[in-house]
Amino acid sequence: MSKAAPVVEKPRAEWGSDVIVDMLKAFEIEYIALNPGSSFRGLHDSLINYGGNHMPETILCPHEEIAVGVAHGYARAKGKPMAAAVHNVVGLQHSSMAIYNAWCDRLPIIVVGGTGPTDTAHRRPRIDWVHTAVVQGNLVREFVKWDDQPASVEAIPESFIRAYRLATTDPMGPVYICYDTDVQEKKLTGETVIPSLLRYPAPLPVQAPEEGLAQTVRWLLEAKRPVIVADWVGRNEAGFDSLRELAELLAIPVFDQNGRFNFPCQHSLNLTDMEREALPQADLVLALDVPDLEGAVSRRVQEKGKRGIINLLPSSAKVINVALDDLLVRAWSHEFNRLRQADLSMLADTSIYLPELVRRLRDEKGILAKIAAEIEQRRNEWVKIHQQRDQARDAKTKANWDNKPIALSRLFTELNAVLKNEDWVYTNSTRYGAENLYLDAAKFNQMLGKFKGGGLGYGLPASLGAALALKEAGKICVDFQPDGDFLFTLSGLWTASHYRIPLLIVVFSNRSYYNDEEHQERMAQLRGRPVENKIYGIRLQEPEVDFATTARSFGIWSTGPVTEPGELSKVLREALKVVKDGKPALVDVVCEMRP
Ligand SMILES: Cc1ncc(C[n+]2csc(CCOP(=O)(O)OP(=O)(O)O)c2C)c(N)n1
Ligand SMILES: [Mg+2]
Repeated sequence: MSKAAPVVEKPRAEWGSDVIVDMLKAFEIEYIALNPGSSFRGLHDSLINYGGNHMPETILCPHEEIAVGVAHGYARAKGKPMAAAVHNVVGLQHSSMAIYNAWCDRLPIIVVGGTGPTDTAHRRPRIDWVHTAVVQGNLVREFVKWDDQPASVEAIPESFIRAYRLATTDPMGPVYICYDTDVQEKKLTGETVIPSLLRYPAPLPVQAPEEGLAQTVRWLLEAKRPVIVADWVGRNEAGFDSLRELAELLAIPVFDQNGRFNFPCQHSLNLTDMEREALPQADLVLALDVPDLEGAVSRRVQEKGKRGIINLLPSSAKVINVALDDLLVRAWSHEFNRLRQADLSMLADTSIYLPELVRRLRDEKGILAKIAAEIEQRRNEWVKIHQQRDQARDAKTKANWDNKPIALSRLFTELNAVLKNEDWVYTNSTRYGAENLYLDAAKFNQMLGKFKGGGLGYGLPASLGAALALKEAGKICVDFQPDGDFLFTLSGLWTASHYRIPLLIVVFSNRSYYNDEEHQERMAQLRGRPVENKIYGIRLQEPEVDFATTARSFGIWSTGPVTEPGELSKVLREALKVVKDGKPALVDVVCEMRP
């Protein structure tokens, strides 16, 4: 059904919106997720009857938040943008949460929409007035990299090329282009010239200055206990690979902040979660693409009503900060986090900075030979801390193996076993990132990471987008789906089913917006009020949602609620078989409240 519209051979653009389709095709945009609306009826017609519903193919979504969320997940998995079309002011408002999530994740999305007619003489009564804004882009301007409203058909190509380039240049971000219905529906009299894209290449990445590279080499070789904190390095394969090389070469432990997948989960130098043990030893921190260094090197004290931050780093530890984030700062939202202290700070793209750093370090043969024993000694010491992490994990898993509700440690262990011989990608995670302890992920982009925007409703749409992006590659995509987040955008199941998007959805049903129970507990403790009241307005009980039945109503294979831990392996394998047949499948697991 999705490819139904027949195309006449390379038709000539006849209407304004045909030129938008020309641009989408020129940039090889594979998909455009949308919920339909009259403000882009011209574009919609062009997508189907001029573009042949191919490159881009329309993906119908029951909510604009889902449409943009799909594009978010696609960009994450594929490293390039797809488009989302949102209806004038109403669709734009619905999509704004998802646009903000993409902004905080520095991911490119081409959001297009309609407006107007801006010329009031052309308007239909009521609805064209109610649904037109001046300037429409203002609604999202604070969290897109750029927005534009080309005023003529002739202005469309340049506007689109600029939007695409800005969206995909690091630090990346969503862009919004608004097309007046008059522009879309204009009958063309001549040909609109689309310039050769070869004349508008992507800019080469930003390398660190000589001084910065030389200083990093010196400090790394002098340091006794260097550590690495990484957040968005894994957005590029070259960054991912050289981070591993660097860590191994000098025996430097890595603390993964999971903005992208930066370091193999089970690597013996992965000390994520062992910050309390390791960071107090550090004398040098190499912070790579880390927007929130404070969060990475400190722990919040919230037990028993206390509040505060404990800094785990010795005050004498030097900090090298390498990032591009200062290039994309807006005043409206403080998602830039606390101002970082650094002894050496540089604007550089880690995907070229790290390979060059490793090359230079390898060249220091004399010094490396001199400190070889020292490096080996610290490697052994770090590995011991890693082993403590594994032992604690295994002990916990064993102790909770038969628990009911099912322990997440068991669920992750079973999931890892089921995926063992598959080429899989984990598209969404718990807020805690606890799965990284259990899953044997080692490949570039195998865990698509936490989402920084924190707006619920992300998991399913983003997973659908990732699964769409990876469909041809034959990867098994797994959406580990917390129940509360799921309910926001549940209707995305229709999209999953209709487009046969192969995705294994494992619902983490703790039947609560549990994060907030912990907040209410804290409030009660601080205020001396009854802790047992923490569940009101938070628990998803009476009724408990039957996600498996819900999924079946959308025509999706499903099972659950699974309450017996012993059944997990069997049902996960059954679901996997369905996904391997190219369809979505859902397993609803009744779990403990949190890992
Ligand atoms: C749009 C939006 N609304 C509310 C919140 C506040 N919030 C943060 S976490 C959370 C609970 C999430 O519940 P669930 O997805 O089931 O995960 P759990 O905490 O149970 O692991 C809520 C309500 C939010 N982050 N985003
Ligand atoms: Mg929950």
